[in-house]
Amino acid sequence: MQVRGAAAIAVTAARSLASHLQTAPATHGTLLPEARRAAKQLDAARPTAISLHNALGWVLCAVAGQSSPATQRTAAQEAAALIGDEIAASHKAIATHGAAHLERAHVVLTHCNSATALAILKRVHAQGHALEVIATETRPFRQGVLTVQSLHHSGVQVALVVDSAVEHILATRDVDAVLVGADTVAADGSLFNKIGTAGVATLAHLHGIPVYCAAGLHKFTRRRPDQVPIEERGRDELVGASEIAPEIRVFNPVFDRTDPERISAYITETGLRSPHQAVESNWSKIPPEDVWG
Ligand code: RUB
Repeated sequence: MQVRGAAAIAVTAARSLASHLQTAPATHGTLLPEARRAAKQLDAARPTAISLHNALGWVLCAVAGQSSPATQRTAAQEAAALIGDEIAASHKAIATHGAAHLERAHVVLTHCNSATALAILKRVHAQGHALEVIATETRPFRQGVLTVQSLHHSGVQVALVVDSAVEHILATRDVDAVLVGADTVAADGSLFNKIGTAGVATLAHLHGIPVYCAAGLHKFTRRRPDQVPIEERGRDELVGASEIAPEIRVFNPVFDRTDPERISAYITETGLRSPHQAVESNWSKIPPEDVWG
């Protein structure tokens, strides 16, 4: 949890893998198995984020495409650098498309802390449009605090609310749109994002408020929604050790699935896409699964 947000996690993991391979002992033919082993270990750290899996997959493809340890190391470093550049470029393109679409929105509600969604909101503000952002606290890890600080720093008018205030806020304030990020977009267009996203999207739907998801192409997968694992974290994020009896169970799922019907559009670097179109147009960006061995 030192690195938060699927895009940053993907870039950090790709660089970590490439860096590990620079010093991992290898003879001819042994670096690819070591790369696969290390990639699986990194992949398991945040299992819901497919961008992590895809970024590691691209580094593995680069290693698999070479035969000597020296060229494999160089290829891994180049692939990791390219992934960082591509994700940075994707944020810029998504900000352009998203800001063009949301420029008439006065009040936007966001959930969690998505660098991709923030890029849009900051661009709307930078283009001189009056914008207020309402951010949920996002229990239990409180990523909403990062969101309001970051937006405030960029001069955007922001307000923080507890997660349980979302229905009240949607009912009493003129919220024009909900904008969130993505950890994974499954083959049917389902969105996997921070726990609570599905509830926010469902409430927005009931209020007739559009829900947009800012998602780079590296967030898409051929996996069906039932093949996307939901990360479960420890009880210590919710309660102190002596706060409740130890035999009381604590569930701490940190992501959930939002039905594609609830998503008005995905904002990608190639423009706005319906959940169905988004998936079809982005599969070419997904590394082949057999590279994992
Ligand atoms: C972060 C989260 C973000 C997405 C998208 O969860 O759910 O909404 O990862 O972020 P966590 P980005 O803090 O547990 O990683 O747009 O930055 O990729």
